[in-house]
Amino acid sequence: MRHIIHADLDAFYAAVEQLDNPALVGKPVLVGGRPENRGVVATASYEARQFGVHSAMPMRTAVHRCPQGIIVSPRFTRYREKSGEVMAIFRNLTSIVEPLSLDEAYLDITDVVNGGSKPLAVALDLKRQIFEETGLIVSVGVGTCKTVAKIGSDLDKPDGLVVVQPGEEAKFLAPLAVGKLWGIGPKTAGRLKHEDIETIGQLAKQPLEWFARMFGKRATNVRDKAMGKDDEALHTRSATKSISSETTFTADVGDETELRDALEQKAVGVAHQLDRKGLKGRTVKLKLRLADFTTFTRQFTLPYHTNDEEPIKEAAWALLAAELEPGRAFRLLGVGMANFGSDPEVNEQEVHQLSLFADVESAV
Ligand code: DCP
Ligand code: MG
Repeated sequence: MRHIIHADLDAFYAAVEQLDNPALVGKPVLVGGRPENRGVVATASYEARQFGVHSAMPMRTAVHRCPQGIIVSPRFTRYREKSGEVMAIFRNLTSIVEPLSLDEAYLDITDVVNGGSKPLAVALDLKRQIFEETGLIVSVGVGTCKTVAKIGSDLDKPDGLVVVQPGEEAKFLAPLAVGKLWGIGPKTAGRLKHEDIETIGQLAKQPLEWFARMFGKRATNVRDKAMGKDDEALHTRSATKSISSETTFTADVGDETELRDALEQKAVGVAHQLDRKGLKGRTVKLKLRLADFTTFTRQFTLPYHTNDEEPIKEAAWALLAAELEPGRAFRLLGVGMANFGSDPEVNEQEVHQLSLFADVESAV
């Protein structure tokens, strides 16, 4: 059984504007183009939504409905930056993340739940962490498939949290309008209404032949979704497989201190790159090139995933120290990290002390 979260930030652009300008907090904020330029509302704060303002509405209409609304021009660079912070927190929880837009993603938390955490606790923790670290509020839906998670995150907005227990999926979806299902737009909803089908529960009750007639090739897919048991996997972007940083020396280096300095610099660079991408790795790689251009790598797998400089430095140094010989000089030195993932239940410090050098591997 899978456990999936769908997370979607509340009034994203407007929330970032309120975060950066406290004078906007609690006020109706309209992010978008000016009404005199035929601007459109990108998003409105929840304070403005009470007046019937929503995304994609002409700003002229929005201002008419909510004259006290404060119009703010969008700052996309800033939204991308905040989005990066949020996505890094998602990736810290699980390596299986499917971003759908700047403010929205699916997270597969099956491993976290199998590790002993309750889905509710994972979701609460995620909401708290995002608020504490980014100042943004995220609505979260949790279920055993994408359909249920996605519908759940939208149901209780803003600051929403909906956890659908395994086995309760069909019951949860049954009273909701068919239009809430992914792939059922207003046109299809109209066709279904014609057949007296308005809720997902009424839809799910239909026999398979009926679905075949109504949806053709999509029949089983729509039926599974209506029953809250779709098995669609998360589409993670062709994920980064490894991160590395290397230097070619201007003159071959054999001096231990000089090599160690260069190695530590590379290790710190790798740790920073990992941190920026929200990744943790287990396998530390050392790449070396000798004066005669022979190139080889050595690798070391840590007992846990990390993006801390210290264990990366330490492991890379252990690998390099084993290669030092009097008279041996190097043209190139590189440090890399691979084997990404996370182990949220482990106390890194403890494991680190126990068995850092328990598992040395090498490869030529
Ligand atoms: N957006 C946009 N134009 C639209 C819809 C959205 O420019 N027609 C932008 C602004 C939103 C962001 O994308 O802040 C995220 O879209 P959402 O649909 O998630 O809307 P919000 O996050 O603003 O509100 P909420 O998710 O709370 O409903
Ligand atoms: Mg949103």
